[in-house]
Amino acid sequence: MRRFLFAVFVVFLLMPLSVADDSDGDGYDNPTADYTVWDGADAYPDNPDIHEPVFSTGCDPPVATLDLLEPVTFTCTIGNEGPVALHVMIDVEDDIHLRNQFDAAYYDINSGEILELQVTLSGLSEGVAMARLRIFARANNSSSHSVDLPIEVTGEEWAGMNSHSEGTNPPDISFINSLLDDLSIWLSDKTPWEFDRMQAGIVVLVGSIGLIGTIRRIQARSLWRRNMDKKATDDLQSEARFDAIRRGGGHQHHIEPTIPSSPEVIIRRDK
Ligand SMILES: [Ca+2]
Ligand SMILES: [Ca+2]
Repeated sequence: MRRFLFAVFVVFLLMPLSVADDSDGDGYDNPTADYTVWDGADAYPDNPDIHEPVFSTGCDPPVATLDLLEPVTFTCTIGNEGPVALHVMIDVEDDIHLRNQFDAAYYDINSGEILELQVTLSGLSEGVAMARLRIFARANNSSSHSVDLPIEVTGEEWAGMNSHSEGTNPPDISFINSLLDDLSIWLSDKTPWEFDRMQAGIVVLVGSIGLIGTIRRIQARSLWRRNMDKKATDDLQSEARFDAIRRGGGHQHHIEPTIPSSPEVIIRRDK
């Protein structure tokens, strides 16, 4: 009795694994945790007429016209119309006239759920192009569903290219404008003339040039003075050297007869 119960228990445990269920008898097994629609299971386990997953899709805008390098972003929705949760891979097939900025990725879409994606493409060369949003619901199989994205690329340079360039915002110079405004008010107060921001700017510019000129003149003058000082010092030093030589000669002349500096001299004097 105990052995019989154990056998029943084992059969009960193995049943979902060992017995592949095909509820509707269409030749496609029901999906399980180990064998999903991605692996090849029936996406409609209770409908003998259908086994492939079905999606409802749409992209906005439906068509686009782009200049060269102009981007367009499609908002695409992908709905799972079937009764079973799906695991899908979605990519965008581009065209020689287009640059694709959509990265392929895997998504899980529950039954009745609608996935929303942003697909950005830009014009690369003139021509009529066709990009395709592709949904792969089966491993090792061609796409289950695709959405056409017709795009015409003109030969024109996109006018927004400069204004939309990424990450190169011009430096903020509004503080210079406010400084110039303050200066123009100050100048208008302190002088008999009326100054606006541009005139204040010109005053600053002319003033800067004058200041630079003055600094250069001061630098040149101090350099000249330094050189003159150096020359004077050099002259004094060489004068002193000459003096020393002249004095030195006199001393030797005076000292020599009284204080003998070498044995030779002593010998000579002894003779
Ligand atoms: Ca089936
Ligand atoms: Ca079926």
